[in-house]
Amino acid sequence: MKTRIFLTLILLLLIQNSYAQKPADKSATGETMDLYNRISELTKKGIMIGHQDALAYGHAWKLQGNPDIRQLTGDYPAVFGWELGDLELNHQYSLDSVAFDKIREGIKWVYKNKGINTISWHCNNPLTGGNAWDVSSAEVVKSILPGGSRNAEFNKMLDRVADFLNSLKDENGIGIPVLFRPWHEHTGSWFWWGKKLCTVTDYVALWKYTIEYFQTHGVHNVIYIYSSSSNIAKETDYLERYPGDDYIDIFGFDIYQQSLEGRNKYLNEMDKCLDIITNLAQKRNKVATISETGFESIPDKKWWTETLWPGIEKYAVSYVLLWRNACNAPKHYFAPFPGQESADDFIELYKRGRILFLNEIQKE
Ligand code: BMA
Repeated sequence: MKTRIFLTLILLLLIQNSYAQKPADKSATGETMDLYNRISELTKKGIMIGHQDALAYGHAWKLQGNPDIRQLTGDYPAVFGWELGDLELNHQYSLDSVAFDKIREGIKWVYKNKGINTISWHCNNPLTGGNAWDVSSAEVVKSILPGGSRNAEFNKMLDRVADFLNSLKDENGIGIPVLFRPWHEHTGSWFWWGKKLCTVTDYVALWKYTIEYFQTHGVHNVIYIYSSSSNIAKETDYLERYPGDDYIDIFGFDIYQQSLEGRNKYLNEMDKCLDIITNLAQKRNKVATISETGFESIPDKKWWTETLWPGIEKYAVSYVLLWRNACNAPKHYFAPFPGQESADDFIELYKRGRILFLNEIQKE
């Protein structure tokens, strides 16, 4: 009996060590390790396209609609973004008016269909009661850490997110692995966790506290993304507030083109950021991503093949996530739809070999 247990343990250790890529969470589930390895393998094949809230709504529809990208290409994106903001307040709908039950269902559908789920979180301000963009106090992060006046309140918020992550199960009751990207764009100062709103020590402590809290609450189905804004010039800028390799799996950044004249700025920043994060990913055996991008309303009919693609194609970047197509703000969209001026060019991009949509990654 003892020998059998011993041999099983050895076998488990061997399986564990056969993964080239290991998530930061030492207790990550097998499915989570598989996801991390799959992303890493897919990065060798090409760059996946993602779209925020792709299944929840689009430019001219909400629920039960045909995703905007699919209306153009007949295919789904490979990566599906979701947003948890307001879940921490125990609301039933996200700040973008999507029911959390629908998000859970969507995540299940994506997993079943071999797509990849990534979750962002615009967490409300636990000190002031304002939203994520309430930067009226520079005491928020300190106040929610242990010893702070809002620590108990913040724990309640984390409980709700942990419960949600733990509730993601496939048909066989197995935990669905997801990418998770809290405390993003922290090199800017527009969220309460931003650069001018907390010290380096407190920001790093916030990350560690969040992840350790999740882990002690049984969350082991998460791949963590560290995602700065595009205002970084060198590796040390990027790593200034980095919580460490034991906490982070994916290096990302968010970047937007702001105007037609801003094309060069966008491409220069893209190049600089991709150079930094793809080098880091290679050195530290991790993965790189463009965690948010786009050009609002896409007023450039060749944007996909003449700006985005040339800007990213030479890099080993796993996916590029286009931001959302709001259904209630007609100009707030980042992916095209039939009739949109860059639609034909997006179809051109779709035909390129190294850009991966769902059909392609389902084969892997
Ligand atoms: C922002 C905008 C907002 C949205 C928020 C969270 O970039 O798209 O309209 O509420 O993201 O998804």
